[in-house]
This record gives sequence, C-alpha cells and structure tokens, in this order.
Amino acid sequence: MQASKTKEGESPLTGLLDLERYPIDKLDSDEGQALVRHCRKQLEDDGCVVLDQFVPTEALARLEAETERLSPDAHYNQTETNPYNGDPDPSLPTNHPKNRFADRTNGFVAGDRINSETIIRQVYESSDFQRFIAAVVELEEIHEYADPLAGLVVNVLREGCQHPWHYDTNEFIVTMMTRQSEGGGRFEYAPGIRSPEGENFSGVEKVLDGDHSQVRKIDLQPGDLQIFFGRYSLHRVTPVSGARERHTVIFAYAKEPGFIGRPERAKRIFGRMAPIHEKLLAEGMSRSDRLED
Ligand SMILES: O=C(O)CCC(=O)C(=O)O
Ligand SMILES: [Fe+2]
Repeated sequence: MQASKTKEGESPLTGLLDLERYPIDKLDSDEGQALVRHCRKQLEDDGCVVLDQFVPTEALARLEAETERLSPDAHYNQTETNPYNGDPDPSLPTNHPKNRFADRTNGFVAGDRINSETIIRQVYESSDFQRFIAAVVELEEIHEYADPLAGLVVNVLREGCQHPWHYDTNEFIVTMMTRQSEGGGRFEYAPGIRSPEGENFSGVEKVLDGDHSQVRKIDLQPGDLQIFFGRYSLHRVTPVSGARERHTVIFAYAKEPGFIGRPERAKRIFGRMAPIHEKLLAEGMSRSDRLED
C-alpha cells in the first residue's frame, strides 16, 4: 500500500482513501464536480462538511496505528481561554462571553515526527488532496506550510482534555479523526452564531450557559474527514473521559507558499522550535540589536 509503488495512471492515494466514493483524483469528472458542489453547499449552509469513511475500512487499522504510535510524543500545554482567544474586559459583567474563561489542555505532535511513509503525510502532501480542498474552500490554490512543525499535526486529547467553546482565527480547518475516546471528545458547534455584521454576545452567552437549542453535535468516527469554517461558528470538543485518547490529524494549509508560524507559538504548542524558528528569532534579535545601536 505504499504510495511509490502504485501502477502508472493510478493515484498514489489508491487504497488509502475511498476514491470510488470521493473521486478527488478526478475533480474534473461529473462525479468530481458533484462532490465539490456537495461540499460547498454544506459549507455554505452550516459551515461544516464531514466526508464519512474518507479512509476506507481496509486502511483504518493502519491509520489508527499511526497516531497511536505518535501520540506519546505529544507535548501538552495548558491555557485558560475565552471564546475569542483574547483578554478579559473588566468593564463588562463577569458573565459576558469575553469574561468566560475555560481550561484548554491539549497535546500536539509536531509534523517533523510524522514521516513520509504515513498515510497522513501522504494525504497532506498529495496534490490531488490539495486541489480538492482548494476547490471546496473556493481558493485558487493552497500551500503546505514551510513550517516543519505546524503544517501537519496530531492533536491528542487524553482524559480531561478539551477544546472549550471558541472561534478559530483560521479561515478553515481540515481535520481527520483517527481515534475516538470512550466518553466525551464530541464536536459541537453553533453554525453562524456570529457574522461579520455582529458578535451576538447574548446568543453566545446562552450557549455558554448550556442552552444548546442552536447547537449541532457531530458523531465523528475514525477515518472521517471534516472541513470546517470556525470563524463564525462557535464550537468545542467536550472533555474526554476514559482511558482511550481522542486523536485527530490537523492538515494546515496557507493561501501563500512559505508560511512559517511564530517561534513563540511553536514553543508554546510543541514545547520547542525548529531550526527555522531559531533562525528567525536570531535574525529578529540581531535586527533589533542593530536598531538599538
Ligand atoms: O478536534 C476537533 O474536532 C476540533 C478542534 C478545534 O476546534 C481546533 O483545533 O480549533
Ligand atoms: Fe477550533
């Protein structure tokens, strides 16, 4: 099932993804176009599309084993965050969403630990996959990160970990579940609860207070691919319970080539920097040294 050993004309993703059901290698065909239309419609309607069993049953055991093997390498970081990933506002009441902070403890395995034999890296680097995602999110093209840590990442939630209610700063996020936890670890979201026209703080406060009338719950399964617009849809992953960890793969792409995350962020998320971050930091420092002269 190695990508380099496929027959001529056959996609390197054959056997790793269900290309019959999801013909991302034939985007220009009628079936390919129909798939893109379906995904765009879902995203337009509620900011989320799930392609279930994107990785077919035959490849699932291998997929699960990949993140299981990598998970001990996760670096855990703990923060308290509000839905806006921002500062509190003391001029507002304590129950205002800006003043509602919750624990976010999460583990991340950095991309430089994920070798090129893995299904997940072959998917991340696949030009068919990138073209498909670009078409769905209606971008001309998307690019892998030049950041060796943050482009392809495994998110590990062990018991007690969660993503509390929040918005994303990225336009879109592409994830694949490879293992679900016994309890909790459920993805929930309030589609389009805010918009460029308004924050709807009262609606957000209701959700934080436990009113889930506007909240959808998705029962993600290993092998499912999710594309999500998290900028306007408040969302969370409920606290994991039980011994089995929840694993998801994050496929991060940028609009422009050459994207590298900030060194401080690498340090916080992965507990370390890559040589390129050290270099950037050193260059930044020497520049400011020069400015001080
Ligand atoms: O793992 C998930 O299902 C979503 C995680 C999430 O919301 C995030 O990383 O911002
Ligand atoms: Fe998120």
